[in-house]
Amino acid sequence: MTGDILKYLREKEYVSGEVLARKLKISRVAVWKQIQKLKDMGYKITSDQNLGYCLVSHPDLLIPQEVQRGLSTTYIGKKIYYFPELESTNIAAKEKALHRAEGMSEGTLIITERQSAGKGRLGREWFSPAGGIWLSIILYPQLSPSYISRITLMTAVAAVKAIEICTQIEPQIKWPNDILINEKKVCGILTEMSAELDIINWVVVGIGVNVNIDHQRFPEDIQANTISLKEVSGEEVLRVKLAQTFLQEFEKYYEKLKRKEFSSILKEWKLYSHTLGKKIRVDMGERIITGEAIDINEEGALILKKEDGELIKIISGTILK
Ligand code: BT5
Repeated sequence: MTGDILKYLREKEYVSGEVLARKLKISRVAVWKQIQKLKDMGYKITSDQNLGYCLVSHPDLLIPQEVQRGLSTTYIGKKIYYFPELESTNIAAKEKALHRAEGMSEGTLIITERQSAGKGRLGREWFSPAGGIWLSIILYPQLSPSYISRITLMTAVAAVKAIEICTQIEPQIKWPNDILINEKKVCGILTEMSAELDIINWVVVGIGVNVNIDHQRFPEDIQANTISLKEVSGEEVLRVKLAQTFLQEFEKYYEKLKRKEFSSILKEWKLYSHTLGKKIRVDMGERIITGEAIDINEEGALILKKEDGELIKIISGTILK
C-alpha cells in the first residue's frame, strides 16, 4: 500500500487525501495512516490543507520501492525481501533458496540495513552496522559446481565496476573475495552453494560493502585493515544508487558467465588485481604456502610459484598479510 501511495505522490507535486483514498479504494483515515508509515520510514512528506500531500524527499534506505525504481535488470532484484535488521542475509537467502519448487526465482534478493550475525568465510564474523549494503542474491545456474570460484570472481568484478561508476574510486581485488581501497578492505563476498555430483541446486552470493560507515565502529583488531567508501570519497555515497548499479553489473557479468565467457571476465578481473605479481603467503587450512602469485586460471584458481619453481594451483584459501 505504501508503494502505491508513493507512486501517486511521485506523479504530481501535490495529491489530495481525497484523490488518494479514491484511487486506492480506502478511507482518508487509512491514507493518513499510510502517510505516517512513510514518514516513519524516512520519507519527508508535507501536507497543505488545500492542495494535499507533497513528497519532498525520500530516504536512502534499501527498501524495495527505492531499489527497484529505475533498476534496469531483467531478473536480478525483481523480487526483494527487505528487513530493517537480520541475523545474516546469506542465512535467510539459503532458507529461501530451498523453495524453488514453490516459485522462488533466480535473482531474488535479501536485503537488510544491518546484520546482527553477519558471516564471513569459514565461520568468520562480518561486521554489518547501519550504513552499509548487506545483500544476498539467490541463483539457480545450470553450471557445474566447479563454477563456484568463477561466480565469486565475477561478483568481485561487478562490485568494483559499480564502486567505480558511483564514486570514481578505483578499488582493487584481492583474490578471491576481497575488495580493497588503499590496501584496506571495503567489501567482501561470500558465495555458498548446494550441489549434487554435477548439478548445482542453488547458489547464494552475499556481498557486504562498507558504504557510509565510520570504520572506527568496527572491533579494534580489524580497524587498521578496514575502510568505507564515505571515508575515501569524503562524502556520503547514495546506497540505493550503488546497490542498483551493482545489481545491473552483476546481471551483465552473470549472463556472460552463463554463456561460458569467463575468459573475458577474467581479463577485467586482472586489470583490478591486487594479488598478481606479488609474493604472498596463502593459508590453505591444512598448510600455509609462500610464493609468487603468477596467474589466475580459467577456473578462477590462483597459480602460485614456489621458490623452488613448483607451480601450485589453489582453488580456495586466504591470503595472509
Ligand atoms: C568475507 O569473508 O569477506 C565475506 C563477507 C561477506 C559479507 C556479506 S554481507 C551480506 C551477506 N550476509 C552475510 O552474512 N555475509 C554476506 P572473509 O574473507 O572470511 O573475511 C572476513 C574477515 O573480514 C573478518 O575476519 C574480519 O577480519 C574482516 N571484516 C569483518 N567485517 C568487516 C567489514 N565490515 N569490513 C571489512 N572487513 C571486515
